[in-house]
Amino acid sequence: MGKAKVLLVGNPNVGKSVMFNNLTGAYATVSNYPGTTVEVARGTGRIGAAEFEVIDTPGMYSLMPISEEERVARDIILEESPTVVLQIADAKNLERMLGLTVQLIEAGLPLILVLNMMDELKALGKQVNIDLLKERLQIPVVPAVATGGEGMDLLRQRILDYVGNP
Ligand SMILES: Nc1nc2c(ncn2[C@@H]2O[C@H](COP(=O)(O)OP(=O)(O)O)[C@@H](O)[C@H]2O)c(=O)[nH]1
Ligand SMILES: [Mg+2]
Repeated sequence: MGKAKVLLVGNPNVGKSVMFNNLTGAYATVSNYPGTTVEVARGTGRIGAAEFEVIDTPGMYSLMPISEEERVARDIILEESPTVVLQIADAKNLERMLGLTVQLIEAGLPLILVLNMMDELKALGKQVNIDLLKERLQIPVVPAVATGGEGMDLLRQRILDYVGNP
């Protein structure tokens, strides 16, 4: 069995790369996806004794690709047999994010929904009912502020649920 794989997916500009840096310590190998000019970053994450590969995918709105970035992101999701997929979502624009969430769930992928930018949501005086979201989607939902490191402890716990402790 190869190393566990954690895939970061989601719309552009939701904090995937900041989350990638949080999980990998920013040491990344960046290469073009074969036959394209689209860059994909890979690094190693560690939680205690558990070690896993982390892959930062290009921004995507849907599993039915329109742009080359989206096609690469979809191909990576389908080809890499991820141990767990983290959908990074902008908590301020939740409704716009959930279409992709449903597609990823329907594709049978092991999914954790990360509601990022909770600081900006709070600044708008808004809230999200995390428990209701978990119940409706039947997947783990983790609120986070990637830039401040908030939510990382809980996210690491949820990742370990999939990656396992060696
Ligand atoms: N306020 C706030 N900004 C964030 C947060 N996460 C990421 N950002 C900022 O959002 C922008 C996009 O982040 P990036 O990781 O490049 O998004 P990506 O396109 O999904 O990889 C950057 O300016 C980040 O500093 C967060 O939780 N709160
Ligand atoms: Mg990025």
